[in-house]
Amino acid sequence: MNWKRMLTVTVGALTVLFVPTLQSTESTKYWMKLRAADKFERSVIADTGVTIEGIQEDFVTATGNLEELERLQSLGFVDVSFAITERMDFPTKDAAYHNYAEMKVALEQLAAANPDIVKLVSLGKSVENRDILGLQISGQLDKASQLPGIIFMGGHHAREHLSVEMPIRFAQWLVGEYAKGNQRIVNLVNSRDLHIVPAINPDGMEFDIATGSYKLWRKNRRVNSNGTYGVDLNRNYGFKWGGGGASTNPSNDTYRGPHPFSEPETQAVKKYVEDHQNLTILLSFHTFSKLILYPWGNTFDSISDARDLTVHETMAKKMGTWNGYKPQQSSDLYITSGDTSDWSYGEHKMISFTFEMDPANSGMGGGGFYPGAAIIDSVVQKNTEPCLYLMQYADNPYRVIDETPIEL
Ligand code: 0X9
Ligand code: ZN
Repeated sequence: MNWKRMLTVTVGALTVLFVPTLQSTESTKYWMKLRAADKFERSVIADTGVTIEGIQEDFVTATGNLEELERLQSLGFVDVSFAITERMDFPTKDAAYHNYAEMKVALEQLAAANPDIVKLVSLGKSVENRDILGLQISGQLDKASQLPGIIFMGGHHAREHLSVEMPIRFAQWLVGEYAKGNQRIVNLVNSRDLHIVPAINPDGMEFDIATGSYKLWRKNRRVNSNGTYGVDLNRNYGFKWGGGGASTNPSNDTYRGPHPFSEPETQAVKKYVEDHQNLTILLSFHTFSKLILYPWGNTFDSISDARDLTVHETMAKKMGTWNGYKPQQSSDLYITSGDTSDWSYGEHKMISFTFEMDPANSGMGGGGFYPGAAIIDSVVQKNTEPCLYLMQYADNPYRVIDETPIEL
């Protein structure tokens, strides 16, 4: 009797309890390192049905199922093997989005190909020890700290993958235009110190895509005191931390953390901003709702300094003419405490914005967080002019009060 038939008979005779185990074992893939000295041994290996992924002088790497692994074990080929349990990637239809490894490569390549104007930086490590990577872009990297500085960030919230795409692709576009000699971009990049940090929450971002289907994850991957996971990084900043709109319950999606800046990710941003005293403007990308938000988020009161308020209002309104988003005070949406832009304005007096990018509402599935890959190009395009505008005014944002904007 052949063994496959035996298995069927046995399964038939056993209770249903065993079936899921067998099913999942059958679908599990294994990675293998197999001893193989020549083409003849490699052919025997290939005959078992495994996929040979790589060939070295005296071994091959391969992937296959349990049946194939057991056959190769009995033939004595197996050196190392393990089950492939995590995919760590987007669903195929959204492959255009960057996962962490792809983002890292994209940033590294941009820096390597343009060493005169792009520098790869790490702000620090995440809870799971991933680098929080960023780019510093300037035509004068050696004295960038003396130039007007500006910082764009994305990916505070794990499921908001479009907010990671935006800064990555803006950086690529900007550097590409510089290389082409686009005079406006050359002038801008030569006279600014730009910092781009696409993924503040790399662990959450990877967790959200780890199984190949989205998890709607928002927070980082801190193990909390009650055994649940995650602190909401956009409730963990230290300005008016602990006020309204932030949960004290670790199980909740808006958990503020045990104390201000309790998380390595927000600590990394804090230190980076403190280390770059030339930063005048901060923009944090989120999704979704098509809004341009400015402080305050922790109170319904408006910014009390009249000039600061006018700068935020004027800039938000102007940027809205390009991306079509609605400008408003953050707390017009709802009160929150511990968000990025309340801190960057409240603590550092940086002109600070949060963009809630596309889509406008949750009509597109996944609650609006997973709008698909087709939307990426148009979202990046419509937000490019606002980014350039903020760069342009980083020398003195107060210029917008009395100046008719000069088109560079
Ligand atoms: O709640 C947030 O952290 C942001 N919205 S999101 O859907 N991306 O999670 C908005 C933060 C803006 N700040 C305030 N509303 N105070
Ligand atoms: Zn968000």
